[in-house]
Amino acid sequence: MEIRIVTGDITRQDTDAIVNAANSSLLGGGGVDGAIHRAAGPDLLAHCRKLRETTLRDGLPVGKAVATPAGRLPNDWVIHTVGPNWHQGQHEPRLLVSCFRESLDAAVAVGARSVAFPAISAGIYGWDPAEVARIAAETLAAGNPAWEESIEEVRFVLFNPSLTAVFEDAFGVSRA
Ligand code: AR6
Repeated sequence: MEIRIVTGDITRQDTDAIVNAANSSLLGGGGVDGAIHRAAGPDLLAHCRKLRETTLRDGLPVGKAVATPAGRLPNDWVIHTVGPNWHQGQHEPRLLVSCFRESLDAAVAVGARSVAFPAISAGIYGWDPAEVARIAAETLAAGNPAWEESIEEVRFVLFNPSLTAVFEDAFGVSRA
């Protein structure tokens, strides 16, 4: 499983799946969630509404993940996960660990061989990006045989170069 850290827009990645830093409603929002819904078009929202009418009537809990088809995006799947909201007192690292683990498990379940992640909770939800990066690195280092077997690439897509540098530091990537 190769780990890549890049600066860019997550709606323009050629991975089989992209992860959305959603909220429990699954019905859209600002930040990367808004960008993904705009780029994906109404089909993505329709898939999310369907989940809310069936298996997720109370919404998606913090730390959980669920996959839907990706509408007009160049990917096959969007994996929606709900990060902890620092501003609401959700400060436990295990909640963020769970987001990364559940998202990778969801990728395995749908057969996605490459997955792109944003910096979950590091925007509107107010977590320190360095803490998010550290937890991402630790969770991937702890590993899982199912991820190793079916996922070829995990790509972290950071919205600006300074955030990319934070992730590179956490993953021990040396910069030229
Ligand atoms: N590509 C990659 N990263 C992006 C993009 C993009 N197109 N757009 C923003 N980011 P946030 P959260 C970065 O706020 O903190 C929404 O309203 C952004 O710079 O999107 O988990 C949801 O509906 C930051 O580094 O997610 C929830 O209510 C990172 O993505 C809430 O925000 C995450 O920032 C979730 O907040």
